[in-house]
Amino acid sequence: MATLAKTDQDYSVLPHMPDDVFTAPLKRPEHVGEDWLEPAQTVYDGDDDAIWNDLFARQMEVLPGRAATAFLKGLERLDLSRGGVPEFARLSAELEPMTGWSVVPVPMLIPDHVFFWHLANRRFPAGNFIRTRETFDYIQEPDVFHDVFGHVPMLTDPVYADYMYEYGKAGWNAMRYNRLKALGALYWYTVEFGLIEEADGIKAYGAGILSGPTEAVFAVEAESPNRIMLNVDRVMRTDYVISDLQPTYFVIESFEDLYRQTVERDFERLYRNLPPSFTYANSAIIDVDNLVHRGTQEYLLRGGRGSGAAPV
Ligand code: HBI
Ligand code: FE
Repeated sequence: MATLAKTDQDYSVLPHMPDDVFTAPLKRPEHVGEDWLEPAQTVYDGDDDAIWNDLFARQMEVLPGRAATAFLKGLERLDLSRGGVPEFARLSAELEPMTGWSVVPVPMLIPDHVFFWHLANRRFPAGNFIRTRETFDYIQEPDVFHDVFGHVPMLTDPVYADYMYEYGKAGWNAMRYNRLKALGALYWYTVEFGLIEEADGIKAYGAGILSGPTEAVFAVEAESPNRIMLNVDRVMRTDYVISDLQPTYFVIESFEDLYRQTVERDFERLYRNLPPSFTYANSAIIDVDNLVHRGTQEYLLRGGRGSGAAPV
């Protein structure tokens, strides 16, 4: 069976990046090393903890009935409602016996290859800062609330946890073929904006959905966006925007299905066959799609974010 990553890669040390592989240029702060890990987690004050608590309370108003069962169970198992920004050492001590994952602090967005390397070691890099009251509703940089509230509960699910690990290993291969954009689309439409079919309807498991109040409702219930059954091959050829609600969401049957589709796909062949820089538009419906809901795209047609259009 073809697997995502070459098995001969040693992930115990940060593998060397060939000079001809393109990665987004990021200036490394002086206080972090090659692994981009912060020496220690920020000590948050009472105001920070209050921001966390308010964000938490706002999400809990919308998530019951809309968030995946695995996510809500993860929140409980990690006792994330105890109040205040969680300590990563405590989270890691609880996560490790469940799925082998730990949570480590990073200052900002880190380079792709370093991010993938941490995932391939079952370490989840999480922001070492929290948004301010001024940026309460929307920030582009992933802060500790997005990273810990949005991502970490899902890492208590053993199959999902294995998917993230396989994804990290796959990053290396994608870089060799300069196909990070294609693999990034898979991350985007699963880990960040994924939906799952449950017995009582479609629920959200993507961290980008679960960490914001508007998208949690929009993704699951609005008429506007397309909802399409996930096909890994198709998703990896799909464009994505990071600055607005998604025109299309992809739905999985189960985490087993997501894991299986991903590890069974021969990514090397996919990378070789992808014409350079080809993508489907992110609002497109194509003939291979198994459609759950054909979106009206009303939100997008009215101009999206910035136009003041209501997310319908
Ligand atoms: N860095 N801190 C941080 N968080 C991310 O989610 C992240 C990153 N660097 C790269 C990256 N994600 C991408 O490689 C993935 O979104 C595909
Ligand atoms: Fe994220």
